[in-house]
Amino acid sequence: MRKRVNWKSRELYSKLLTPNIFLIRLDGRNFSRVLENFEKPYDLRFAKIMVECCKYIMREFNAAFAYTFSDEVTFLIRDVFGCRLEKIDSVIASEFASRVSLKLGFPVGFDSRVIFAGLDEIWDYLAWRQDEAWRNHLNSYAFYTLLKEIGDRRKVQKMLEGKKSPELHDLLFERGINPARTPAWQRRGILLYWQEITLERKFRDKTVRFKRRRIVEEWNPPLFDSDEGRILIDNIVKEWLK
Ligand SMILES: Nc1nc2c(ncn2[C@@H]2O[C@H](COP(=O)(O)OP(=O)(O)OP(=O)(O)O)[C@@H](O)[C@H]2O)c(=O)[nH]1
Ligand SMILES: [Mg+2]
Repeated sequence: MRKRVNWKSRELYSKLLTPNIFLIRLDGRNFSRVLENFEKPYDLRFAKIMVECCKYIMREFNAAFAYTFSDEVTFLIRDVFGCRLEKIDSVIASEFASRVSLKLGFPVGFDSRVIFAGLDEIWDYLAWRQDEAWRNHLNSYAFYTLLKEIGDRRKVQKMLEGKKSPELHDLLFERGINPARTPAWQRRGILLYWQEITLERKFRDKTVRFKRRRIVEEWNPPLFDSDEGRILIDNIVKEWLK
């Protein structure tokens, strides 16, 4: 018999490990094409689909929270799949993508990456993504507003090249759009997190109290780079670690 390669030993990346607690960000592949026929720049139906699929992942992997905008979402997760990076990236992205596909009614894909963050840095990471949500929001409103006016995608792209946030803000304002007044979820993203609630039930003549966890949908989250935002995130993480 000829000598065979030990293929198991060639799974070179299977031993890469994540920290016990990590952030993981998923992003839709080619969603500018995938969502071609959806409302532009934002489609509430699509945002609701993202939220429902985030809830599935939060329940399945006990994620502390999900923060989503556009076609991306970040979860905070701990202790899954023996911290094996390849397993985590592939399973979570495929579970999420399959749920989104079922809800959309056609197949889509998501990539994923694991990000290391200390527990006291989580708000800082989220503030970074929230800045991106705001930039995205200005860019996409500016793009579709000019497209309606000019009708030529290339020309619009050229016009917007290198424009900074204040310029985009002014461009929209001059056209009757106040970017500070669009729906909050489009500007700030959507935050989902666990909350413990106490329920009361009357049992014969006794009142019985019991605790339940439910997912809160925050479609108007605070700025994560504010006292309110930092306190909210710290509390969510503390509750989850209990
Ligand atoms: N019509 C519509 N498009 C959206 C909506 N949310 C996100 N998108 C699209 O999704 C894109 C997400 O941006 P990217 O992730 O950078 O682009 P992508 O096409 O997914 O490319 P890759 O992620 O690199 O594969 C946006 O540019 C929009 O075109 C929405 O609510 N409506
Ligand atoms: Mg994408």
